[in-house]
Amino acid sequence: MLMKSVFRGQTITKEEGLVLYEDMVLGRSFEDMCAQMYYRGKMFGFVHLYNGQEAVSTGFIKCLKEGDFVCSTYRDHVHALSKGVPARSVMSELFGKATGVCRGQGGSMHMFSKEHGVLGGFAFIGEGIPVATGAAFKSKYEKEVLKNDKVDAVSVAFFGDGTCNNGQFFECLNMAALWKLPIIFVVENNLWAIGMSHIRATSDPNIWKKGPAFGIPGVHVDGMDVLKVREVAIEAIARARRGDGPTLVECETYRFRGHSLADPDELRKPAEKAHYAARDPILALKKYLLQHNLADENELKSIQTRIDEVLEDAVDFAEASPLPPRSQLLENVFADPKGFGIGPDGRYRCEDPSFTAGTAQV
Ligand SMILES: Cc1ncc(C[n+]2csc(CCOP(=O)(O)OP(=O)(O)O)c2C)c(N)n1
Ligand SMILES: [Mg+2]
Repeated sequence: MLMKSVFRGQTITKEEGLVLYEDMVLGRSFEDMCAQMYYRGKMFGFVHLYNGQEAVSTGFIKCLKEGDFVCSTYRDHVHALSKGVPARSVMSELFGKATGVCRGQGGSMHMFSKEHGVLGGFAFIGEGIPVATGAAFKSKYEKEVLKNDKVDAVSVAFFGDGTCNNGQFFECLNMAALWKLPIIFVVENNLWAIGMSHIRATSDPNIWKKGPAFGIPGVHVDGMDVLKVREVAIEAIARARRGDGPTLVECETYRFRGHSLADPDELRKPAEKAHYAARDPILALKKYLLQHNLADENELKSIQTRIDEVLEDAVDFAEASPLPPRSQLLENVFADPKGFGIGPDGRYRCEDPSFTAGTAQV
C-alpha cells in the first residue's frame, strides 16, 4: 500500500520520502567521513564539505532523470553522489587513486562522470554555469535543429551566493532566456562567500530577483526544507523539459562547517550557527516522516546503518586501490598526451623520477 501525505499540493509517498532521506544521510555521512580521512592525511589540497546544504542537492537531483546534466562547484562530492556516482568512486578520487571517478586526476574539486551526467566540479567560481548552459543548448539544438524527438535533457547548475556577483552568471542568464534553454540555475545561498557576508557583497541580496530582470522566473525557497525544494524543483524541471525555458531558484541554506577543512570558521557568529543548526534539513525530514507515519524509527536507523556500511566499504576500496601511474600526469592536460611532456629520449618527461622533484604533493 502506498502511504501518501499531502504537502502543499504535492504528494509524497513513503518510497519517495525514504529516497530523499537516504540521499541526505548519504551526503552528510560521506562528508563526515571525508573530514576524518582528511585529518588522517589521506587526501590533499582543499576539501570543501557540503554539510547543512543537503536538501538542495537531494531536492533537485532526485527529481532529475538519468540523461540530465548537473554542474557543480568545488563543493561537489554530494552533487555527484545524488546523481548516482558510487561512493567508492568519489572516495577513491579524494584519495587520488586510479579507481577514482577521474582516475585520481581531479581530486575533491573536479568530480566528473560522463556516464552520470555530472559535468564537473570547478575550482573557479562560476565556471560550471556556462558549461551547464552549453549542455542545455546542446539539448535544444539536438531536439529542434537535428529533429531528435527523444532528447529532452535538462541541465541544472548549482553555485553559491558569492558567485552571483560574477559576470558569467549574468551572461548565462541572458543566453538562457534568449534561447529559452532547458536549464535551472540553482543558487545555494549559504549567506557567506568564504569570510564575506552576502549582505555586504551584493547590491540586492535577493538573488531570485535577478531572474525577472532577464524575463526568467525567480523563486526563493527555504533550502533547509527538502520537501519545499523538491516542490520547486519539480515545477522548474517540468517547465524546462516542456520547452518553456529557464528558472532561477535561490535556496536559502547554511553550511555547518568552515568554508573548507582548512578554515577555522571563526568569523560567523555562534548565534547564527545555532539558528541554522536548529533547522538541520535531515532532522526536519526525519520529523516529517515520523509525524506523517511515512517511516518509523527503526526504518530510519537501518538506513543510517546501511549508509555507514557503504562508507566503510568506500574507504576500504579507496585505501586498497593503486595510485595512478606517473605517465597519467599529462593525460587530459594536452591534446597530445606526450605533447609538452616528451623528453629527448622520446619518453614522457613525467616518467623521469626527477620530473616533479621539489614540487609539493605530487
Ligand atoms: C574566479 C574565482 N575568483 C575567486 C575565487 C576564490 N574563491 C573561492 S571560494 C569563493 C567564495 C565563493 O562563495 P559562494 O559562491 O557563496 O560559494 P560557497 O563557498 O559559499 O559555497 C571565492 C571568492 C575562485 N575560486 N574563483
Ligand atoms: Mg556562499
